[in-house]
Amino acid sequence: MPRLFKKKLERKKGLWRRVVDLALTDVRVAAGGFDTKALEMLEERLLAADFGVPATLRLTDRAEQAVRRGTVRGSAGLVQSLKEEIAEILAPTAESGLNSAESGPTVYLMVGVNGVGKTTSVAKVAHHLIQDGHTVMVAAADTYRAGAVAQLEMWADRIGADFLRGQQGGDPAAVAFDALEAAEARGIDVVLIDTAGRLHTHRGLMAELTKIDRVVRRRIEGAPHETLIVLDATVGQNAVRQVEAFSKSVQLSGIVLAKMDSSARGGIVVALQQEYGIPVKLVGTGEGLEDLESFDATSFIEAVFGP
Ligand SMILES: Nc1nc2c(ncn2[C@@H]2O[C@H](COP(=O)(O)OP(=O)(O)O)[C@@H](O)[C@H]2O)c(=O)[nH]1
Ligand SMILES: [Mg+2]
Repeated sequence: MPRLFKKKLERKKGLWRRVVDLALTDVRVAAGGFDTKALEMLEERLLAADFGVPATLRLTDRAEQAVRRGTVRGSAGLVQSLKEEIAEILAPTAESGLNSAESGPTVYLMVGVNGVGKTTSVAKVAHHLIQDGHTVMVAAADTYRAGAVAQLEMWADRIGADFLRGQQGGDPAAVAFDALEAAEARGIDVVLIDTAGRLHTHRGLMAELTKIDRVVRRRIEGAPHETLIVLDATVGQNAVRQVEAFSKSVQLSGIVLAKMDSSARGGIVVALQQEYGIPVKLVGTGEGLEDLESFDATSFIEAVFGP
């Protein structure tokens, strides 16, 4: 399948660096004489950096075994063991880019709770695709809040994307359907569907999301080519629970981790992959159109632990 977004976007060099401050400063020091206390400290630091319990236990177990076998000596060895294990966890994230259609419009569905950065991320992704020479339509499948529709329309105007809205109070699934019809008729390459923010605990809204997904599947074979959940990197383990809840309604293919510029807890990337097997594909690094990066495991690990 052809892929979009293959060209790596990278802008903020220091993005992941603060993970180290939280996670590993003490560990580096402690690793000289690695003992139970140092192990506890490592565990604490990884949890504080949002690695989550399963990944943290996996990493500390591995470190402990390596120390016991005598294959790790000093902090450099410990860091090496962590790097290898994290690389293993993140291995499935290695394929860069987003799936796209062989022919006809490519469809991306963007989901997530309110305020996480969905609409902004839709605009950023659309902007980059347009810069790459694709034609893009953004559809506001949010028929509840007029403000949300206006916000997306403003972005669409700015970046030169086609824009489609539904009737106020209408059926969001109908908006998705109309968008696909219009995109086919106009020969648009990529359709981005921005959905209304919903609390993952709200059953009616989650059912509505399933309906949007079903309509898209029926209308275009192979669509949606990506269902991306947008997460706010600053909310920590709560983001992990959002993935769990949305997974029950739609088949998530990837994560857009927004607001990473405001978070020091990049371990969330490892937690999400370890616990749900869903890769972080894009990272939001600010409020502007250019503030988007492709996620790359090798750069992440190097930024966290040094080369
Ligand atoms: N610092 C920062 N702010 C962001 C980022 N993405 C979105 N925002 C801000 O988060 C707020 C909510 O974004 P919005 O796209 O409206 O969220 P939505 O409700 O999920 O659609 C806005 O003020 C955005 O400017 C990001 O990557 N970094
Ligand atoms: Mg929105």
